[in-house]
Amino acid sequence: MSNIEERVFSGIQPTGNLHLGNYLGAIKRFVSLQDDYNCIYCVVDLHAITVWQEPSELANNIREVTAAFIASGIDPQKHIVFNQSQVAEHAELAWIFNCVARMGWLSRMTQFKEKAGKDREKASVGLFAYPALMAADILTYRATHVPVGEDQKQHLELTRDIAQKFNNDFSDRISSLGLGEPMMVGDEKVQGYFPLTEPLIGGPAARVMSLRDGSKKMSKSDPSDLSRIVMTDDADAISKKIRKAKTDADGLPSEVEGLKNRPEADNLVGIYAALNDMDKASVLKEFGGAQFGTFKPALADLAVAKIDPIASEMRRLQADPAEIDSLLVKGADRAREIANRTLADVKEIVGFVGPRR
Ligand code: AQP
Repeated sequence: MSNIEERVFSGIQPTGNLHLGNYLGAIKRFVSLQDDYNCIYCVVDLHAITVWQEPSELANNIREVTAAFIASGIDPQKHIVFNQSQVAEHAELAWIFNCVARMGWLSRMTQFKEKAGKDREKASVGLFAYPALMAADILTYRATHVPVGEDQKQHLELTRDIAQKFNNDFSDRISSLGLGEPMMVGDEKVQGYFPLTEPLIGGPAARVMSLRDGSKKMSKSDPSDLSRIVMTDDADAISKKIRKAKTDADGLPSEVEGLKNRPEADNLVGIYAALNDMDKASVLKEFGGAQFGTFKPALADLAVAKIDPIASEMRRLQADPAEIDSLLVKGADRAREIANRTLADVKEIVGFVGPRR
């Protein structure tokens, strides 16, 4: 009998500058999964502090991401929305996973290398251990599916590695306690407690690129404001950023293959497709042969039509911080109920002594 329910978990860091890549690569997909899964969406504030966050800004950023979830269409009554630091089980399970994950695994994470930069000695220990916390976020709820942008693929693979090692290391114990379910690991059947979570990555906006440089992903920390459209940009700012977006001199091709080696054109077509729920081929059917002078205003109009209503709803929600805080407390209470059960099982599996569920 399977006791692992299908469940979606994902998170966004409250690090400011929430941008179109976060929306198209993550939040918009969170919204679309609500009809098919039980979903848990988390503002991952423990992750945010792996690099310095100004405390007063952090609180506002937590509320901003929450407002973005709700304004985009996530239903916090039907699904669970909360901030990570209110559910201590994430940090507890992360510690256990720190003891399961190997130094070599974490040393290979490209995000750590990029974020730590040249001076790795000065990076926080938290930044290094970040992927083990991410595995804990997901596996505290034994989530089976995680919608993320392509940049998170490697971290998701690590989550599966951690789950697999835990299942293997403790297989006999999981079995004798009657927990988990049979799973194949390679050719071997083991009794596994944690699912091997599937990433949900894909679509035309799995990797939205910078508007100033088609070889770099759109990112919160890019020093150039023109590189990204942020969720709170007004119509003028959105139009200006798209008008100034870097492009080449050619018109748009009529086939997707024609976007090869044209990263900026590919990016703008991908953004149009994702905003309008179509694929790139359909965009090119409409705009193939057009110059950017025609395509950019159409893209700007579309982006404004899609983003502006979300931005005004975010502003309305953020005007009442107490209401957002109370929503997060309620969400955390619901999340904790699930998290508690997992941690009780995990502690028993590991051999700790304490109350059982
Ligand atoms: N450019 C992107 N295209 C598609 N998806 C993206 N995501 C981030 N950038 C893009 C997805 O957004 C979700 C939220 O991730 P996060 O809050 O952990 O932020 P991040 O990945 O740290 O965001 P940035 O902008 O990339 O921040 P910095 O500049 O700090 O590196 C994730 O699902 C992510 O895949």
